[in-house]
Amino acid sequence: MSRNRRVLSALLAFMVFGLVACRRTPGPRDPKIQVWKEVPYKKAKDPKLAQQWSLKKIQADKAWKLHQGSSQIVVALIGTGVDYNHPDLMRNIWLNPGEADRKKRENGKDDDGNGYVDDVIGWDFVDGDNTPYDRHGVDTHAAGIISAVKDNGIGVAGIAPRTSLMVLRYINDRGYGYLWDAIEAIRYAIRNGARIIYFNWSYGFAKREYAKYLGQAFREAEKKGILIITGAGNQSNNVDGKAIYPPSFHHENLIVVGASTKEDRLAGMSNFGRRNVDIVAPGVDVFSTLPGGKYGRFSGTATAAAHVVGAAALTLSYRASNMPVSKVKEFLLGQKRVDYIPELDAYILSGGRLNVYKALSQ
Ligand SMILES: [Ca+2]
Ligand SMILES: [Ca+2]
Ligand SMILES: [Ca+2]
Repeated sequence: MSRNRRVLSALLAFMVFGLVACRRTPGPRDPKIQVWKEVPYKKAKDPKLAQQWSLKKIQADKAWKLHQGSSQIVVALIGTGVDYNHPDLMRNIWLNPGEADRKKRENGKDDDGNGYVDDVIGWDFVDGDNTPYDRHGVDTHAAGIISAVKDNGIGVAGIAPRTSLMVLRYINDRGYGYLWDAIEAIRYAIRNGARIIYFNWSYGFAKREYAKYLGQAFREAEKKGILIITGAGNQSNNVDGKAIYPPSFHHENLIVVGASTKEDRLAGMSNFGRRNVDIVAPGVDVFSTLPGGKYGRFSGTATAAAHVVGAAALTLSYRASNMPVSKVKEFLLGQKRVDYIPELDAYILSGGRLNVYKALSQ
């Protein structure tokens, strides 16, 4: 790239960042965080478990006989925010140890000195406050797939149902987010103890000129051994041919996930690519939690990626939480671990669909 073009792209990036500052307008008031409240809890089966076909498909029921996860594993959801008061999620929302204490959580001070005031459960980079509530839906849905509370007598169960969920919002209710906010969210996750990043992105900023900046943040996570899992995108494209980011990055710590159907076919909307898309997971009509304490179905590669996040969290806490990312990838993507689907071989690197039981047992 010539010097002029470098200057130009730096300027462009600056303008985008600048826009962020101007565009911040107070949104609707988000609900007060209730995570620390005593939640009545009775041990009983999850009544909607039978509707979670996708968990059965990846043999989560068999995996749970071996292990059900640990709150020590922190997953950062970087995307649309989460309904942190959802009765089937709230017990698993991450609590920042430096801010969650009763005396510290609403005192208007940055008690842990991490640069964010009263960041009890994460941060809202869209509104610039501590209530990253979900007005879109996709990350609340993903949160349930990863870590909805199991055996609490309500709703559904997550794949790794004791995992802690850190909530970082940079995508607004219309599905748009700014690159700079995404980068800040990644840095927050790195500095505040996330082991896995579930990264949601919108098509708009996935262009080459922005990729460099996002790539730098991914590299910082890579250096710390933090896994990043993301959807391949929903444009039905071959991402080997037409590069988009993050799917076309080649960081060692990145897993890119395509969506599969109930019948184990590649979903029509799913991007693919033998070099860039690692694995498929269920991503059509998947049943999980939705904002407002509700439940419902979602489709897309972000939904598929949430299954791999749950499987990664369960694998880490079952086998060894400090194992290198290359090892985690081997357990999730290895030939013996995926359910091999011959017709996927030309489209997906591992040639298969996620199986969490095999990730734990093989
Ligand atoms: Ca703080
Ligand atoms: Ca505080
Ligand atoms: Ca439940």
